[in-house]
Amino acid sequence: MAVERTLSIIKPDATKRNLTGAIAKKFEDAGLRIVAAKRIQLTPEQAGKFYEVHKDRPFFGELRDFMASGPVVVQVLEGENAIAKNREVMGATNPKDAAEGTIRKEFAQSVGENSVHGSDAAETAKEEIAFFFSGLELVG
Ligand code: DAT
Ligand code: MG
Repeated sequence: MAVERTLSIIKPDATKRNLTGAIAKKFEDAGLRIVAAKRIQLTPEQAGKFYEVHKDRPFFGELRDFMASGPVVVQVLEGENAIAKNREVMGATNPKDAAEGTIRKEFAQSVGENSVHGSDAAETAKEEIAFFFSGLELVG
């Protein structure tokens, strides 16, 4: 296993409910280190660009507008096997399918408003980190 970095987003449903700290604690308790973090407000255009891979899915408009509906906290998480570990801590996309103790099981409101995003592979992690952060902002 190698030390990896992955991109996490705490979504507007979670920032609105004041869950930023509770979610960050889940990452840290799992052994992930937060090596960059910022709270930002995305425009619908920026949110659509980030989720461009889903542009032909029926839920794309809803997803884009939701991601721009309030502040998000974007973070870079670092650790052994960080990409898979983060996905494990997040739980399944639909909270109804998420395992006990996962972020989505505890906090997500629906399949759309599901509290967190996490990169799904090494290549997307690299692209998604670069979407939000410059090298200078990553402090291991
Ligand atoms: P994940 O966020 O677990 O990687 P994904 O990449 O398949 O899931 O989808 C990206 C986001 O799109 C997901 O977090 C919430 C939204 N989404 C996915 N499937 C959906 C659906 N059936 N209805 C509404 N929103 C959906
Ligand atoms: Mg995904």
